[in-house]
Amino acid sequence: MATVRLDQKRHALVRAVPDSYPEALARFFGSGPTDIATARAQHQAYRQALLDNGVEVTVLPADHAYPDCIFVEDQAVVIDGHVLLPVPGHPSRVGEQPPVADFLVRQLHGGRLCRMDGEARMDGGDLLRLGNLFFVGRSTRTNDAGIEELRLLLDHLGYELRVVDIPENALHLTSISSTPTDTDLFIPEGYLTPEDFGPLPEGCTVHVMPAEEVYGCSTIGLPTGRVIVAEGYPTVLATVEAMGLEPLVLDMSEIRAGDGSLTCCSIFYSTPGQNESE
Ligand code: CIR
Repeated sequence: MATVRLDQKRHALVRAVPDSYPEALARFFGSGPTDIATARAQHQAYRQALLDNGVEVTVLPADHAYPDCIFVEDQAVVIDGHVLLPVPGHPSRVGEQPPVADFLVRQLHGGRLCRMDGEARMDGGDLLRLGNLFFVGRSTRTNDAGIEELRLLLDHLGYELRVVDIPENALHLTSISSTPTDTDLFIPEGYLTPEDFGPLPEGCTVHVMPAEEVYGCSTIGLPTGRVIVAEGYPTVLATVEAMGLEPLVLDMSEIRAGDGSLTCCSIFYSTPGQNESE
């Protein structure tokens, strides 16, 4: 059975769906959300799935001035108790950050706080972790200056960072790939190739999914060993089962309509003493 990452996922910060959610940016998976009640019900089911599987969830109130504010993953990066606050890659999303930042700063407990500035741009959704190896998407939201600032933090922590170019028909690295465990990488055919990630550590497996299941490639491995997958992606589902893991299927249709994948709705973090796998 594959190893599931147990660290880093003790807590999740999520943010409620704003009244303005139908105005969310949507250029890739969806043409914009239309049913806010369904979006809220799906978000509630998502939160419950985390809670039911060993994750403590904090819900920040929505800011109705920011239609995309539920996609907290983009606003901050937390690595082993250190926080990096990027300059979000889309100008309309910059104002979402302060409450997310304030909350995370209160969880720091001695970790570093790094803030990007100047020309650097990055969305947290471009960062993917496979065990001790990190990948960053170079995308319409994340530029080279942002990547170099991220590299400074990872160098300090002793981690390797590799850059993956995101194709024009995709938003972020985590929109189209995920690591449901510390040794498994899901990617969609026609968008990314195993070679894009370079040689992986021994024991790691790249699972290439059909192009039409690109949205399903975003999954979340939970502390209980279950894996959240979006409804409607049979190859992804069968792959999780074949890995010996139990899938937890969520309907994400109205989150997808706003170009949000499973991981975008959370920032996962641990507090001191909780970083080690158990
Ligand atoms: C946006 O375009 O910024 C939002 N509508 C979707 C953000 C999705 N976030 C993510 O993939 N990490």
